[in-house]
Amino acid sequence: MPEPTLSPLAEYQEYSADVMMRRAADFYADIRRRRTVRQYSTRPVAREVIEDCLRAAGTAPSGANLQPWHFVVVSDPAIKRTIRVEAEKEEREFYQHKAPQEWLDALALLGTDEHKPFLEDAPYLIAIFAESYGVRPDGGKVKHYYVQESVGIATGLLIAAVHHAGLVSLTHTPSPMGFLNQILGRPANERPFLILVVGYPAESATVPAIARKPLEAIATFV
Ligand code: IYR
Repeated sequence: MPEPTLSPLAEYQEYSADVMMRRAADFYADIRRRRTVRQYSTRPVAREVIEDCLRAAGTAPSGANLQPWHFVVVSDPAIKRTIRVEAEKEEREFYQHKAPQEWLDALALLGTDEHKPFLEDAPYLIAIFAESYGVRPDGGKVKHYYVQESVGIATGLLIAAVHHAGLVSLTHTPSPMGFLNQILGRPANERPFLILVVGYPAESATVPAIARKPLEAIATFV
């Protein structure tokens, strides 16, 4: 059994009670402005911004610290177009045949349909892959733990980082998404998790008039 190598918690920052209170309130006030946006401007975004957002995502906790995620950042118009064509194929199938009425009813409030122009308009599509298992240089498999949880947390940090930078995003989940492995040349141990669409909102962007549950409905203190 290898021994753990431990180092001091050097970067922890404690705040006074009032500063803590203010920081918590400020963070909430800022993150509550985040909206999922479906209409994008074609205005470019510096690659460095996306790189830092991905570095932030990569700080997420993960099962046994195996960091079972991979992010493919797509800005090439031809690749975006191919992704759009394939995604719209699946989405047409979903909206016209596969989705049960109950699901379509739940989506009605959002106004979504099979047309996904944002997949070409937005400057970046970040295809997020979950590594179901790792692969050693000799080809051996490495077991991964809590893969969905880990990748979900990393994605949450990415969404928050994108918002913090002043951009908007959309979690897009065409189903099934196997075409992403093919288009992006990703190996069999990686499963598409979702596509995060990132950019500036279109000037005419609108969002559904929906509300978030109040604290009392989402939390219980005992
Ligand atoms: N993947 C489809 C359908 C869809 C499903 C859910 I659940 C949503 O919250 C939103 C959309 C689409 O992207 O349109």
